[in-house]
Amino acid sequence: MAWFLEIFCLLLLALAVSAECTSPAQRKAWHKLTNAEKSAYINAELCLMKTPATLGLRGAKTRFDEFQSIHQLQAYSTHFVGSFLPFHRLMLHAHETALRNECGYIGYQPYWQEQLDAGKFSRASILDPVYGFGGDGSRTTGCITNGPFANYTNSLGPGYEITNHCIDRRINDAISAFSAQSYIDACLAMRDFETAWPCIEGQPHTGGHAGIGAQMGNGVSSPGDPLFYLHHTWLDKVFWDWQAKDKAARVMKVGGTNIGPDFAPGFPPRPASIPKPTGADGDPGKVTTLTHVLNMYGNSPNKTISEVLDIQGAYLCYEYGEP
Ligand SMILES: *[C@@H]1O[C@H](CO)[C@@H](O)[C@H](O)[C@H]1NC(C)=O
Ligand SMILES: *[C@@H]1O[C@H](CO)[C@@H](O)[C@H](O)[C@H]1NC(C)=O
Ligand SMILES: [Cu+2]
Repeated sequence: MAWFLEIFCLLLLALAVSAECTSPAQRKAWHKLTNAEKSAYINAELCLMKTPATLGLRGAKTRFDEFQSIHQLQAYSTHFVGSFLPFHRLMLHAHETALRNECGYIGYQPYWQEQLDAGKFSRASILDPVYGFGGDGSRTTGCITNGPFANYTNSLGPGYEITNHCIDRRINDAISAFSAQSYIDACLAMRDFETAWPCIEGQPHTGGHAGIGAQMGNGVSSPGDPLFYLHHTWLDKVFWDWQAKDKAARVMKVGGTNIGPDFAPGFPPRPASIPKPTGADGDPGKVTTLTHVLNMYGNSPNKTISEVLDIQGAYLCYEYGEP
């Protein structure tokens, strides 16, 4: 009788688990995509850039801008805090969902395996002018001069400003060395969320942002460069790799302060006209908890941190292909 009950319970458990995430979406490394897959992603991003804004967010003219808004409005409450990785995870998912639902994209969000290009971003194949994001900015104007995004007018940024400008870059190969495997290995070796998160937000996060520079190097307006999504998806994979090393113990772990700094290097100061986000929404105190609310400003439903920690759970359902 006991064995029968046991098998019955196991069956129920298997059903419950499989009902949640049976066929996870495949997020692949950019360099592993076929040229057709690369073009499909780029064309979907171009489509978001042509689709008028619908949410009434400050200064945003297109759907692409509205994702940049989420980041601009909350820069000081989503960096240097425990929600840094969960917040960017949900933002990536919201962007991926918009590409699929609003722009007919049938793939998933790819990531940039930056280790392969660490120390030599200027030669990275992801900057290809045809099957990539175009190259460095001009030394005179700063604007990218080739590639599919060369003529896009950013309406938001730099920083909190609302100005029309080109997508600009200023590649720094020396700083791009922060994306090296050795730094990733150091983060994967951390034992707690409270040490792994700042490690990932440290060198690897800086490598991709400051290595590309200009708009990407701006802590507030960086999603104005479409490379932002490929960079942060890579960091999301690093976070997941860390979680999956001991999934049972780590998948529901979060912590650290929820109070961002008043000022940080690389982050232009917030003007008084933009209200300071509390950063503690849903938390009972000054520590980031599972009930912390991630605000997507209408680009997707808000979610709590507990809902996005498992990428194969009830809300998110994806996995990372190896590079
Ligand atoms: C950008 O504009 C220039 C000048 O009008 C044009 O030659 C080029 O093809 C455009 N590039 C794209 C990707 O639309
Ligand atoms: C999302 O969260 C913010 C902050 O708590 C809240 O002001 C907003 O109303 C929420 N939006 C939705 C659609 O629930
Ligand atoms: Cu960010």
